[in-house]
Amino acid sequence: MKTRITELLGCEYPIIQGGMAWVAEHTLASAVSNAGGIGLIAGGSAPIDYLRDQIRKCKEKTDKPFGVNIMLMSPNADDLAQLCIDEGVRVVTTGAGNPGKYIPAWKEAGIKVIPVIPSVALAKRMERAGADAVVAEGTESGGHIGENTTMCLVPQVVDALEIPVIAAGGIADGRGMAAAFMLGAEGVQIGTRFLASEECQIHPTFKELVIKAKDTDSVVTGRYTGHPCRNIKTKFSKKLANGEKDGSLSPEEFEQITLGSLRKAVVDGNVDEGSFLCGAIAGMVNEVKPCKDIVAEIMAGAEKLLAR
Ligand code: TUI
Repeated sequence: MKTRITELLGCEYPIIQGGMAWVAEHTLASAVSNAGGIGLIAGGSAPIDYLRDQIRKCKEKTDKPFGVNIMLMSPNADDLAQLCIDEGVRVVTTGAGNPGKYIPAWKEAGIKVIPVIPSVALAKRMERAGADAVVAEGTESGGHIGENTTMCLVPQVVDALEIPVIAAGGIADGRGMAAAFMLGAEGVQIGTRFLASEECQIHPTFKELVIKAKDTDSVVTGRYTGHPCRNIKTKFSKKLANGEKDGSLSPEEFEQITLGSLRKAVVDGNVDEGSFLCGAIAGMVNEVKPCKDIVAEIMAGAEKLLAR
């Protein structure tokens, strides 16, 4: 399947793996790239040495293009942005902010720049700033989210921009990919489906939570802090949601008890204190498979539907 996204990124399939903080490391990223998509390594809030090491290890595992996600709320964002240039990274996606100040230097270095955006206004700003494409991310996504849904956001972003649009949020199989293409997207970004991949290095408890999740098992917490995040329902995320609702947790207390909670989920599988960030489509993810099979199945399903 050829689209402006496969042309731009030099990959076989227009499937980009989500840049999930703490989750997306070189084993997962290289597996997705070797499967014909674009794997991403997440910078998250990591130190520069960690990301450099991950990029170099990824290059050892694949000669296919892969990318790096820069989480713009990271205190290290400036250093990580420069590191992408120094290490010859080919594709950068960004999240949780406006990457405008980095775009000229990235473009100068020949990097393909793809900001993740939750609104038409930000999408337009990114196009004007020189972005090569955008990921229009609906509120069905895991992690830090905007308000609008994939179904409503994607066609509006497609209408507003000339550059190609990648759809994200609630896509985990060929039906979701075909639907996104019907809305005008030329690629999809997929996170949650890859949580349940063999190559994904998260704690087994995290994978089990994804596999066991039902349609109603995701919850958004932290709206009142300005950083709403979608998680799998656990005792901890329900405690946060209730504390936010009944006022028993102040925003400051919320920030305090969620500090370090991504690591506790991903590395330790700690269900009492960890935030298991995950998309609303988790209910449909029922089996751990190799990335190669996941990508092949999504592509086969989408191509069959789109050929009708
Ligand atoms: O970034 C994400 N998803 C994420 S980042 C993350 S790590 C984190 N940890 C704690 C607090 C916040 C984040 C976990 N999941 N997705 C892309 C995304 N970007 N969603 C929403 C946005 C966004 C929000 C505001 C992009 C730009 C933006 O702009 C504000 C501005 O400066 O104009």
